[in-house]
Amino acid sequence: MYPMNANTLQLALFGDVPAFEKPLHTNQPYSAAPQQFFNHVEQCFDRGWFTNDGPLVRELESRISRFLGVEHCVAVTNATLGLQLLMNALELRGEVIVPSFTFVATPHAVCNSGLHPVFCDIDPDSWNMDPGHCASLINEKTSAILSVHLFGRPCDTHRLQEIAQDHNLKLIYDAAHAFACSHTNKKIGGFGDAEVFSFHANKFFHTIEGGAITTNDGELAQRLRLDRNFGFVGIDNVESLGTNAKMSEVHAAMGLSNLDLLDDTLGRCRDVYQSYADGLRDIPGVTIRNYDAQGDSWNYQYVVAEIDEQLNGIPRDLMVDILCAENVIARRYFYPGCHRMAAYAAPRFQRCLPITEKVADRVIVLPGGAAMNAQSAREICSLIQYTVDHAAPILERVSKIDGAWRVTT
Ligand code: T4K
Repeated sequence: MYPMNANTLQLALFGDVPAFEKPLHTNQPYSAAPQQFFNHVEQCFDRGWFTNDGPLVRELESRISRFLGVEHCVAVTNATLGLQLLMNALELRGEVIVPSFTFVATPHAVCNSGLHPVFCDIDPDSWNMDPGHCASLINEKTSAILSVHLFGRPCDTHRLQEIAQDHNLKLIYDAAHAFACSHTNKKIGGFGDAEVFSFHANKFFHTIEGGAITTNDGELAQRLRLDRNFGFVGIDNVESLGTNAKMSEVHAAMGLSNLDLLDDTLGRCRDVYQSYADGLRDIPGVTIRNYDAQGDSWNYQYVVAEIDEQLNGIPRDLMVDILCAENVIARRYFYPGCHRMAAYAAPRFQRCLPITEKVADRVIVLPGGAAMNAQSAREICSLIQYTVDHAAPILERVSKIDGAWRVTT
């Protein structure tokens, strides 16, 4: 456990040895034994087939469809391109309503599809898109709602579906974090018109880089398949303005190896999460979020803590600096909210989003996921406890200068 000495501040921020020798990253990639991956890759060499809708991509797509209980899965290069491909295939126009409290890829994909993202506030409980605020943003230019199952917590799909139907809008989901999560006893993947997963290396299930669009709409899936390959139908015939968003066979090989590991991945994520939940339970001012609810299940990958202003006077950003100095690479996902990023500073993107701003200023994502271990999670909790217990002497030795915390004595 982390040493508890009230007389000296045993923290790396003040020059002590970091608690961890190597950095503990948030959601560091977890993978099958390399041999399984190499065995799949060897098949590519045997066949001389490395991309363009190859057999490993097809096998991956059909296994994912079965696992998610959805009719079609279209594997793509990454989720950002997947979102763009989808919005293009749905022939959206004008405005798309998106949450601001998400990774920048969500609104970036909207802009890069020639559409205008209209930022929506989040619900204070779920931190997902607030359906009431979403409804208030709809006008004659709106063509779709793009909601995010943030950190794997399912959106209010029922309410969003009602709103989309009432206004004749497309409803799509950014499911980047939600592989293997369920809502109303149904796996994420089949809600709305389509859902888009990220299979980036730091996701619960990954293909190094990659993603997939899932849908029960056969015509849409067919169009997406053409569009991810430049719009080719046959050899010389190009029917749509597609792009190159194909997944390679080598990426699919990693996916097939990792699919065999899903139970193990889930168990490891749950153990790490549980260690944090036990270790943080009695620290006033720190709340660890849990997304298990009746009918819903979760992949436990993102360990999300909400830091109260009352954390014995330790501000969230100082806590992040203290942890990072100890090689605990905690992240402020998704601070400051996309609408407060330089890329979206133009007045046309600006909205009053009080819940987004409040939550973005309080969140810390701790190193979680299957590559972490429960013992390190316990030590991180002790470190947080130590920081809270020693708040007064810590605060005496630091000052906020130009927006950043600095050690001053
Ligand atoms: N929608 C949402 C809601 C998303 O969160 C994302 C992506 C997308 C859409 C778009 O998905 P993709 O187009 O990427 O498929 C990362 C990821 O790059 C990004 O995929 C992810 N969300 C986002 C939440 O996190 P960074 O820059 O914050 O983290 P990164 O890549 O630096 O990785 C975190 C740490 O993990 C690193 O500091 C070091 C460690 N690491 C990383 C890699 C890649 C390793 O130890 N080994 C590795 O191989 O963006």
